[in-house]
Order: sequence, then structure tokens, then C-alpha cells
Amino acid sequence: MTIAVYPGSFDPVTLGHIDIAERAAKIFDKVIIAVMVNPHKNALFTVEQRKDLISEAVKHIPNIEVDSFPGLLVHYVQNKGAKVIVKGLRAVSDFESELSMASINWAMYSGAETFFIPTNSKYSYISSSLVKEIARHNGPIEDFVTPYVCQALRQVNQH
Ligand code: COD
Repeated sequence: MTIAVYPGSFDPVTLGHIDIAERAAKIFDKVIIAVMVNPHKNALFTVEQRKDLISEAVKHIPNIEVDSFPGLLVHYVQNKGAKVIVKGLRAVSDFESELSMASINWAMYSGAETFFIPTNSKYSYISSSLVKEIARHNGPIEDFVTPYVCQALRQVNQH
């Protein structure tokens, strides 16, 4: 059984992230969407909220699990017995940072390969940070996130 880990901040999950997870789930036996726990990063949503928002979005896909991890990704991947790290690529800028992450992860642990999935062109411009900025100014986010995430963003921006 080939287990793949799809890591990220997912603050919050977007339609671009979900598209990558859905496509990975067609290739690998099990995909774990893993939210990085980083107390030094100023996130809008807590790790538990982010997991809940992701779980609602992928509830229709039986071979996707949602989890979180502290510390190094390679330690988590090793603990889970995963052989693949899934990453989405939107642009050359993503490739530059992702290539160095893939190389250093492989240098630390060669038991897993990084698997890049190119973005679906209709989601190529979507990022969590842009969605949060639009939501902060009460702009239209319905085309970028699920209705459940949309509702959560509207709620946090009311307070
Ligand atoms: N279309 C396709 N893919 C997308 C889209 C989109 N619209 N938006 C984002 N993605 C991809 C990203 O390229 C990325 O692969 C993934 O989805 C997650 O994106 P984000 O923005 O939620 O998460 P990041 O980029 O902040 O996550 C970084 C990690 C958590 C993966 C990374 O920092 C990490 O592995 N940290 C763990 C600590 C560690 O091990 N560090 C050592 C060396 S890396």
C-alpha cells in the first residue's frame, strides 16, 4: 500500500489544495493531508479549525485522511510509513522553493520521494494568503474556497 503525505499550512484550505489532494487520491492508496503545526507562524485559523475545514472538503473521498504534525516533515513521513510527499506547483517561484525543500528532505530521508502535481490552470492564481486578504476586505471569495471555508472566513472577519 503506497501512502502519500500532502503537507501544508492550509490556512485555510482552498479549491487549489483540494484539487491536488483529489488527484493524488486517484494515484496513491492513501493520502494524508497533514497540517503543519508551527507556533511561530501567525495563522488565522487554529490547527484544529484547519483540520475541520479540510475534513469537510474531502469527506467524499474515502482514501484521504486529515492529520497534523509538529517538527520535521521527514520524521512524520517516516513514522507514517509513507513513501511519497505530494506538492502542488503553481508557478516557477513555487518550483524554486519546492525543489530545494525536496532536495533537503531527500538528503535527510531518502525513503520518500517528492511528487509534484501541476496546478489545474483554473486554480493557478489561488493562494490562502490572497483569499484571506480578499476576505478581510469583505470581497468575493466564493470561487476560491468551499462554502464551509467561506462561512468560516466571513465569521472570523466579523470579529
Ligand atoms: N494549486 C496547486 N497547488 C497549490 C495551490 C494551488 N492553487 N495553492 C497551494 N498549493 C500547494 C503548494 O505549492 C504546497 O505544495 C501545498 O499546496 C501547501 O500549500 P500551503 O501554502 O498551504 O503550505 P506551505 O507552502 O506554507 O507549506 C509548507 C510546508 C508545511 C509543506 C513546509 O514548510 C514543511 O514541510 N514544513 C515542515 C518543516 C520541515 O520539515 N522543514 C524542513 C525542510 S522543508
